Amino acid sequence: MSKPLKLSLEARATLATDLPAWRMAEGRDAITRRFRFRDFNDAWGFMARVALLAEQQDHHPEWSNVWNRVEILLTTHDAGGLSDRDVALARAIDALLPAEP
Ligand code: HBI
Repeated sequence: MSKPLKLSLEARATLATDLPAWRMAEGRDAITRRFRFRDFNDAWGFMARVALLAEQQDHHPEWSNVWNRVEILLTTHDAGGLSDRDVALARAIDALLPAEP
């Protein structure tokens, strides 16, 4: 697999609309999103599904979990910052969640 390139300026300009639930991380070329679930069981089930996505895409999150909360940060270590791999994984993660009512 070729070395990933940093996200283009054009692609960055559409991030806010493409991934409205994500925001730029403080002090890093990365995107981050916080999730809150009913309980730990639901949070863990979500993390298990994200882990499968990460393996399928060979692209892995930096993440933390405290009881029913999960925080995910996506950046591409091989590119030294945001790449299209982060956008793809963020989209796939968002698709795991129930549609907004
Ligand atoms: N995950 N976030 C992230 N960034 C990477 O550069 C990366 C990864 N998972 C696997 C991976 N790279 C492999 O392709 C090797 O480059 C380590």
